[in-house]
Amino acid sequence: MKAALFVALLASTGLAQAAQTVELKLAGPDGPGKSIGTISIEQNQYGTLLTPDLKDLPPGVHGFHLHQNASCAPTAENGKPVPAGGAGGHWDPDSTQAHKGPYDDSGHRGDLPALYVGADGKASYPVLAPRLKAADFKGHALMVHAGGDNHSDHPEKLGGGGARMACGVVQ
Ligand SMILES: [Cu+2]
Ligand SMILES: [Zn+2]
Repeated sequence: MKAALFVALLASTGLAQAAQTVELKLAGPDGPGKSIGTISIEQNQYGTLLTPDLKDLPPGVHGFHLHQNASCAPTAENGKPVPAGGAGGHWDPDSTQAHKGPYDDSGHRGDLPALYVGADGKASYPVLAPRLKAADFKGHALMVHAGGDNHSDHPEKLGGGGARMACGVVQ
């Protein structure tokens, strides 16, 4: 009886929750392609830590966001396929319609710190999303972009990350 109560207490405080792992696949015109690894989502006292274990990406800094929809399916725009277009825009429950990065409450809640990919094409450096809880990620999609992210809509919209390169639905 005491053990059951203890487990219930742990569950209610969230301490018993293990990190959730999301698989990312390359975003292609015909739909998700090959798997490039995983990102783990783990809440701590500072926010939510996102730890990538990814490979086969171009070296450098890549824009990284939580997008609205639980989909990585392609869409069509002017008759051309948009890889992972089904994920929709950056998660924006407050309808700010502003891309301001992870440290500004007046923009998209789905704006995350950029991911760093090393010369070997691998990403392993963890980033912290200070405004998000682990549960916020459910029912949305994690997205890695081809370019970087300046946490602004200028000079380019949505940080200038451009094409959607890899995507994973958070179940
Ligand atoms: Cu994005
Ligand atoms: Zn944004």
